[in-house]
Amino acid sequence: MNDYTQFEIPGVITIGEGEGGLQKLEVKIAEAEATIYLHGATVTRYDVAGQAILFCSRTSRYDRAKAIRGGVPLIFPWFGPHPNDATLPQHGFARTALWELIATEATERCATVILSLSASAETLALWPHDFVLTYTIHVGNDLEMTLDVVNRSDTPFTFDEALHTYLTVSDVQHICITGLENTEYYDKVDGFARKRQADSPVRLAGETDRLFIDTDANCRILDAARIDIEVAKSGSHSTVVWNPWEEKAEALADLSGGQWSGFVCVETVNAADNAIALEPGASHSMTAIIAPIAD
Ligand code: TA6
Repeated sequence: MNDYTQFEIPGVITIGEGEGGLQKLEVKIAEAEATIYLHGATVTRYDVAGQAILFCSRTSRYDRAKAIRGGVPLIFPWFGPHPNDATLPQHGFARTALWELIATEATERCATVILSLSASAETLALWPHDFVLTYTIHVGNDLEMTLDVVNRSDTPFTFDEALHTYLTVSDVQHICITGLENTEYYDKVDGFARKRQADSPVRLAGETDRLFIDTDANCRILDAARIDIEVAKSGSHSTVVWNPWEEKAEALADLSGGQWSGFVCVETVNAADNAIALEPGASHSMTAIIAPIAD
């Protein structure tokens, strides 16, 4: 455990041992609370006025070898399986790396946590490029997360990235998602066939795994039995909607026990056609803002 006591803010940000002995920050500001693990820089909890906005599996593992199942895992530098080496970890290495806490700050209505990850011998063995990631998390009436990528190599590199957000819903069979109408997508459930969303909200009636491309749209998860949630974004041109449905979820030890219907992933992404090419010394920024929608 690193000594981060200098970054604690009394009554707002505390740092301690979480599940599995992993180091975490607890944030409490105005009506909001959040939990952030240094493992994968994973925001595992964001509650507003006592309502859980993010979903985190109650059977998630908390060990350095595996991503936390839920909250907002960070995907970098490839999305999904590695494009040409299936032995490499799915979704890259950022979500299982140990991130460094570099700053905290608080105003009356917002607490800020800044984490960083730089290239290392471990990452270079998986991906031969020098980089620095900076992840800025603002906790308040909404949850704003910004991932900045800097190319510190002397050659260009191309990467995928995602804020793989799990959102709590009353029942995934009874929600709809607006913002993706008439948008092209790759349907992972149908051999990555390229399709086009109808001029209607996305509704889920079975396993759903769609990578929407060339979309800068904000999305809304409309849930008549619960609060609606907006996923706003900038610097992102792809959006993923995912739920594994019952059979696949029950086959995952870290997502079993009937949890499948209680979440939907609406992910803020740059992948596939929207992968980011970065020149030496250049940087790129992607932001997701998760907000409960007052009636
Ligand atoms: O974002 C959707 C997805 O790519 C799905 O295909 C599924 O694999 C999901 O990510 C979760 O992946 P994980 O490696 O966390 O089980």
